[in-house]
Order: sequence, then C-alpha cells, then structure tokens
Amino acid sequence: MKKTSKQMQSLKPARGTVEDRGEHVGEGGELHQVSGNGHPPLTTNQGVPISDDQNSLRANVRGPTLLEDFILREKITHFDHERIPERVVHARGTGAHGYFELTHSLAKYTTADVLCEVGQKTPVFARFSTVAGGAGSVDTPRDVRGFAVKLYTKEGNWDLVGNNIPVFFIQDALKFPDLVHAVKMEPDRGFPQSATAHDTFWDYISLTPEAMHMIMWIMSDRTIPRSLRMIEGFGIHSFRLLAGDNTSTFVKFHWRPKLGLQSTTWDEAVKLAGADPDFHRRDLFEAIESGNFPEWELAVQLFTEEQADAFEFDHLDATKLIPEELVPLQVIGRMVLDRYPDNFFAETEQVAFCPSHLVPGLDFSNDPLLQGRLFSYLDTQLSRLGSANFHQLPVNAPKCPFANHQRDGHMQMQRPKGPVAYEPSSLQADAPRESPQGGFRSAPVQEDGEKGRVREELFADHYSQARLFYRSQSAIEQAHIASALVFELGKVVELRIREAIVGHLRHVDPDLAKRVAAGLGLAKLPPAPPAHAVVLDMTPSLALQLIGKMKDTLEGRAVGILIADGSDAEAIRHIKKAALAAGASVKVVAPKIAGAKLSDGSRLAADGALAGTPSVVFDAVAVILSPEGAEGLTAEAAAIDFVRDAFGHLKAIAADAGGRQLLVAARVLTDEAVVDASEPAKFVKFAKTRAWNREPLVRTLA
Ligand code: HDE
Repeated sequence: MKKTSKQMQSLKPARGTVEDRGEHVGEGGELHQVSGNGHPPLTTNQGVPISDDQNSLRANVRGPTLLEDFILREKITHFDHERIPERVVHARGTGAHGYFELTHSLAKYTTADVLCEVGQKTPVFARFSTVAGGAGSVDTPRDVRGFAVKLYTKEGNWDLVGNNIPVFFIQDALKFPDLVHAVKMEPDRGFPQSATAHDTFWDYISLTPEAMHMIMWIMSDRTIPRSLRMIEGFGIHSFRLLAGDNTSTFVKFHWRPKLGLQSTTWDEAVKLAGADPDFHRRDLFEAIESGNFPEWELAVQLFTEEQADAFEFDHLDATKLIPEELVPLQVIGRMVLDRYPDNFFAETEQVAFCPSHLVPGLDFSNDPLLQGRLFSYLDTQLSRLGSANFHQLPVNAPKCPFANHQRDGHMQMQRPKGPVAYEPSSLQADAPRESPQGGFRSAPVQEDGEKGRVREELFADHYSQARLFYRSQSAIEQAHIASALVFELGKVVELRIREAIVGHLRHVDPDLAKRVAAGLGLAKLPPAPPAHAVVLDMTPSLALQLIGKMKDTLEGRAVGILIADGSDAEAIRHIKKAALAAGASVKVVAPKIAGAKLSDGSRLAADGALAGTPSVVFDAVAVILSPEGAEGLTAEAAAIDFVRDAFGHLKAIAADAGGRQLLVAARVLTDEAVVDASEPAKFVKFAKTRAWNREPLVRTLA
C-alpha cells in the first residue's frame, strides 16, 4: 500500500547519535527531543515555548509538584476535556471527503443548482456508521449502516442523511426513543453492546408489527457488509423537488456502489470482529490512500402526487419502499471519495448532519418520521458539540458565503463587523437581507383535515412489503434470513417473545415461519396475531436481492497468499500477478512477519504474520507451501483455521502440492472453487464470487 507523505515523514528512520539529532537524555534517563531541523517549537496554548515537556515543576528533585506549574495544569486540563458525548445512535463511524458530480440535469423539476448544472462538482463529506454500538464498538456487527452525505453546494449545505436500507423500523418519530432504548445495551446489565440479539429488542419488535419489513432487511446479509464501499445508501423518506413555477415532484434518493454489493457470511462477520475490529474503517482508509477511490452513483425515483395516490401503500410511510419496477431509477450523478480526513476527531467526530439542511429547490414531505427528524438532529448537535456555533467548525461550515444576525454564544469564531445585528435595519450598507428570488421556499401545499394524534389507514399494512422482500430473495438469501432469525431469537431468553415473532412471520411467509420454528425447536407453530390489513402478494422485485446485485469482480477485494520457508517463488508470482491484474490487492501472510525464504533463495517480506492475519480479512486465498513448510504448519492452529475458515466462508482457494497437504490436514473438502495454484486464471474466476453451492456442505441453514 502507498504510504501518505505524512506517514513517510513520520517513518523516516532517525539517524546519528542522540546529540546529532538534537536530542538529549535527562538526569533520570528520559529522552528530550529539541526543536529545529524542521520541528517547530512546542508551545503552550498561549504560544509560550516549552523548555521541558518531560518533567513537571517540582519543589526539589524528590519534592512535591508545585501548583504554579501552569504548563502541567494546562496540558492535563485540556486532556481531561478531550472527549465529547458520543452520538446517541450511529456513534461508531468513519468518513471521507470527496465530490459529487452531476451527470444528468433535473432542471425540469427543480431549481436546486446542485442538481441542474451537468458537470458541476460539489464537494462532499460522507460518514458511514453502525447504529447500535458505542464509539468504541466493532465494525462488523449485524446492524444497519448509516450513510450520511453533506454536500457543500453553492446555495448552502444539503445533508442527505440516510441508511443502507431503504425502509425503517417505525412510522412515527415519537417512537424512536423507545426503539433505540430497546436495541441498545439493556440498562440494568450494560450489555449486549452493539447487538439486536437480546430480549429487549425482540420484545419491542414483537409488539411493533410495523417493524416486520425492516426486520426482513436487517436479518438479510445487507447488515453484514464486506466493505462500506459495497453498500447502497437510501434517503428513505420521500422529499420534494421544487421547480421555478412551484410545481413539485416527489423524489427518493438512492446511492449505488460502483463495486457492486457484497456481504460477508455471518460466521465471518463474527470472527472479523475479533481479528480486526476496525475492518471497515481500515478498508476505507487503505482504499483511499492507495488511490482506489470509492464511488457511488446517485439515482432518483421521481413520481407525482397523482401516481402516489395510485400506489397500494402510502409513500409517506417509512416502513414502505417503492419497487423499482413501479418507479424506475434514473441515474443523475456520481460521488467519489478521494480524501481521508486529516484528523478523525476534527472532521469525522465533529461533523454534524441534519436532515433539515436542504437547499432552495428541495423540500420535505409529510412523512411523520422525517418530520420528527427535522427537530432531533439540531437538538442533539447542541448537546453533543456543546455550542450553538457548531456550524462554524470547518467540516460543518458551508463553502459558500453565509451571513445573518445570529450572534455570540460559546466558541464564537466569527468577527462580524459593524453595529447592526438585527433587521430590518438602516444603519449599515452591507447588512445581510432577504432574497425573495432564489431564497429557500416551501412547496405551496394545501393542508386541511382534522388535527389529532392519528395515523393513516394504509399505514396498517405491516406485512405485505415484508412478504415482498422475503419472496424476492434467492433461495440462499432466504436461508440466510431464516438462519439469522433463528440465531437472534435463540439469544432471546423469554420463550414467549420467540413465539410471538414466529407468529408475525406466519403473515410474512408461512414457510419462513415453519423454518424458524423448526430451527428454534418449537413444539408447534405459535398462533399469528391479528393482521390489521389484508396481506398482499406484490410482484417480486429482483432489485431487492443482494447476491443478484453482487458483481463478479476482484476490484476492491483482497487476496491473501499464505507462504512459509521454501514456498515456490514462481507460483507466488503468478498468483499475485493474476490477482493484481484483476484489480485485487494482494497481501502475503507468513508464520513470521519478517517473511520467508523462497525456493529460489530470495526473501519475501510478509504483510501480516499468520497469528494476526486470519483468512477472514481476505476475499480469496492462495496457499503456496513446500512439503516441509506444509509439514510445519499442520501443527499450527492458525494455519489450520486459515484454510478451514476460507473454505467455510465460501472463498476460492488456490493451492499447490504443499498447500493441498495443509488442506488435507485441516480436513478441508474440495470443490470447483478449490483450484490448483498452477491455474491462476481459474483461481481469479472463482475468487470473483463466493462458492454459494458449497454452503450446505459446511453448515446447516434454517
Ligand atoms: Fe437518525 N439520528 N434518527 N435516522 N441518523 C441521529 O443525530 C433520529 C433515522 C441517521 O454520521 C442523531 O448526530 C430520529 C432514519 C444517520 O453523524 C439523532 C429518528 C435514518 C445518523 C437522530 C431517526 C437515520 C443519524 C444521533 C426517527 C435514515 C448519523 C447523533 C424519527 C434515513 C449521522 C446525531 C452521522 C443520527 C435522530 C431515524 C439516519 C439523535 C429522532 C429513518 C445516518 O439526532
């Protein structure tokens, strides 16, 4: 992997003696590094140069520390205040800068500049997150992924704050705190962290049938993605595009990854959590640093009020999607992420997304979930970032001019000039004023009817789209959904709750209910609760599949080559060449990080030591070993696991004679995706996908 110039600097070996490097060792043996040679002086926050950053001010050499030591106090005080509250949801995330390029104008529908001028590049900052876990949790739990994009347009910031699933659990914002309390750690015991597989979550779901569609999605492989570069993003709610004549068109936004969709297997996701808790953020970082910039298409679904009236569901209900077959997707642009943040805290942690950040030419719909979100985000940013001036932080500030009469507050960084901080006013020629033309405006929508705490009748259909999703999946995906349900409900202690969920599943699909009941070992099928609306058989939509949307490609994927002393240099070269040519990254794994001495006497450095680099971090593996090398590894649990897991996770394996010896020792079966190392092209072909037909041989699915 290419190192950044920043990394290169820090990796430069220190040469010469301590004195040559402008360093000295103190009385107690502590190292002092001195400014000069490009290193600026270390100062206090007041700019005072510090002479000694290793010793606090003491009354004498063995005496007490003095209160007078403002350098110590300043440093420790700042440290004590380094943390800010983590996000109440979506706490764990990673992000990157890039741009959005418009390829197809929507000028017919909207005045929003960002969606009108083809070829225009708008800077963006995108943040991807898990939802339930804390900031220090892992990257690969079964969870929805947040997909939030801030577009710094010429007309102000537009935040498209979405998820990797096009629907949500609940229909009304009032229910959100309950949902989140149910999914987070149980408050009496403080666990489980970052998991839906526990009683409070499933208790809540069993009593909230509107969540059943979302449940189908979160039990599918969508929630165990292989890479953040391989997830879709959805704005979920309907928004409005507003044209110059004030006519409005409804719009749903979809991000589609250039690398195609891909997920891990469940066992792989679990093992990744231990092998590399930062798997997704490392992947994003390494991709960007090596110049493989992640990319998505932005597509829209456009529809009118009249079309919406004819749908058999209400598009204002966030538990429903609009099938692509009903309203096709139109690609209008692409997003490329080409710069990892300089500083994680300053940018990724302090970025503040708000669905209420829209630009002129866009407007909200009446989706009651969206309406609640419009309040929540600004409110939560105030407590998380601690100041009403959080919009002035560089990552949050618009890149177009902005001015108003809001003043003062904690951490005010602007210096507004002149006496006028109000309007109307007449005392200052450059005081900001309204823009009747081009300013933000709302769609002139007629609102009437009776006020009340009410819900639209069509919202009562809780099962039709859950059925649509389940029945649109391939057989293997259906088996994964059933197995995920069995796994999750198996962690639920209360039998009553397990049964209640199976009852709901009977409405989704009777066969699914039977499979889950069998997987849980229930004596008989529990009764289904009453359904409040007739469950429809909608036409299956292939666009809802994940495996169907996977691309057979090695681009963005990683191949690991396991070697040891004596491995065949030629075979390694061939595999590596073929994998690189297909767009993969290649890493060498050896028993020792220093690498191994190959058959031709050369030494090949390893990218990872076997003990810390299991096969879960790769998409396909090659095992190139001499007979002696294989002999040595057959007694190593890490080597046995390496090949056994690669097989169990349905990955292609290339092996030479020594490699086969290890496969035999690990009792790994053989199939068409276990290929001879002398056939790199064949290996690449199978490495581009997973061996789905192997799955029934390695695990029992529900
Ligand atoms: Fe959020 N959500 N949410 N949410 N959400 C937050 O804002 C909230 C919902 C989403 O990378 C919070 O800054 C309510 C749907 C993302 O910084 C908070 C409701 C969708 C992120 C909040 C929802 C999302 C958040 C917590 C129900 C997909 C992370 C910290 C009405 C369309 C953004 C924060 C980032 C974050 C509230 C439901 C997406 C508390 C009240 C639906 C991607 O304001």
